[in-house]
Amino acid sequence: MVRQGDETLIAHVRNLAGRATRLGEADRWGPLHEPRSAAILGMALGVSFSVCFATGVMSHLAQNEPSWFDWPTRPAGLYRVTQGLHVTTGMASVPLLLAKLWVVYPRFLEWPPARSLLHALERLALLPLVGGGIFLLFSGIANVARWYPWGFFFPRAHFWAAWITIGALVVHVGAKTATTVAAVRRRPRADLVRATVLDRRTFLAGVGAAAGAVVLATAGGTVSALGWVSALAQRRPGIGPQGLPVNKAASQAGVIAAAQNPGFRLVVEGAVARRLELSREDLEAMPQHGAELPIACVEGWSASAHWRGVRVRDLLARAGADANAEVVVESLQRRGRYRRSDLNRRQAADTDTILALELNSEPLHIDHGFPVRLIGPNRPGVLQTKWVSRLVVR
Ligand SMILES: Nc1nc2c(c(=O)[nH]1)N[C@H]1C(S)=C(S)[C@@H](COP(=O)(O)O)O[C@H]1N2
Ligand SMILES: [Mo]
Repeated sequence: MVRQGDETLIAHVRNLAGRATRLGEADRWGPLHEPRSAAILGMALGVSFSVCFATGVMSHLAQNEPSWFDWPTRPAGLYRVTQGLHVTTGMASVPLLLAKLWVVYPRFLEWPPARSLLHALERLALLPLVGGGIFLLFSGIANVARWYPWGFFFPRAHFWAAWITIGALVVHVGAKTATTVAAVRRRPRADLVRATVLDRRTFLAGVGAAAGAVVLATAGGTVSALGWVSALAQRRPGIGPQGLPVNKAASQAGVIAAAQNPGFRLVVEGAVARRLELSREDLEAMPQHGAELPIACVEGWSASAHWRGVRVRDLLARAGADANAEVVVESLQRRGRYRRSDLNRRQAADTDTILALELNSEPLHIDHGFPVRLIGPNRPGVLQTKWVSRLVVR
């Protein structure tokens, strides 16, 4: 004999069973592992990775100019923007990638692993995509934190991994566009219980909030107004000697004695009519030029400052060098990769490429490159050589 309460219960169980067979993927893995979450996170990652990749290629071009390309000097603050975007989008990709991996991980465990040859190839492309993505984010963050737990040269490894990853991303986007569009277009199914939709929305909102928090915590390295919430910013505009952060201090570069030596001379030689040897007083006696220019570090922080000193083009003219010359700039610093930099023709001739003697209306602080340092428009920070001792004209 079936009583009234039992009938309701049986109907309820039947209803649930029917719903389970209809729900398919969403039900098999739970609401947070279904295609809609994967699609939304995938699109967000597609945007952040693409911006990160494009700005990263620009950074590489600025630092490693091919022979056929002269990195432009204008707009003067371009590199400040692109490198800020590079680091910020990279940081925002961390929560997005972690969430995406968590949403799709049940698929990695599916058996059989491939349904066809094409499907096998698409899945194989996930290895360089996931591996490359994790490597890029990890090595980028470690570099910003100046932590080098590896033997390779960071920029080269980061650069080549980026090409491999972006190649795999193109394959992945090609294979997934149809699924993504379908998953986003499909209206939330009536048979999905309301709580399920809310679960997913809460989850995605949480991931979005995490990405937003990371952006705010990083952007203060560039935007001074965000400094107070920017716990992840390694350097902040306005903080440091003469109101400017320092990357490598004079003591770390081992240049204190050489920089303070009264016998210091800046040498201009190479393809010149007259070799020059100038003391700081000689440089101060030359026509001075001022410019407002940022230091924009590859690590993502940047800060604008007022610089004053001698134009490189005036020095070239005084030495009788060709106005279209390229110039190698060398530092008093003996060792280290950033003890020299190159000025291409445009940079050497630019009216704002300066050998600075003053920073924010004071004689240059030794940590900012006293007695004289290079500063030019739209140059990566690593190329703004401090403690300059020699210009070699080519
Ligand atoms: N000689 C020398 N110049 C250098 C460096 C260096 O290590 N050695 N670091 C560069 C880097 S990475 C940056 S971001 C800027 C920072 O300049 P600042 O310390 O005056 O802010 O200096 C650049 N000039
Ligand atoms: Mo830097």
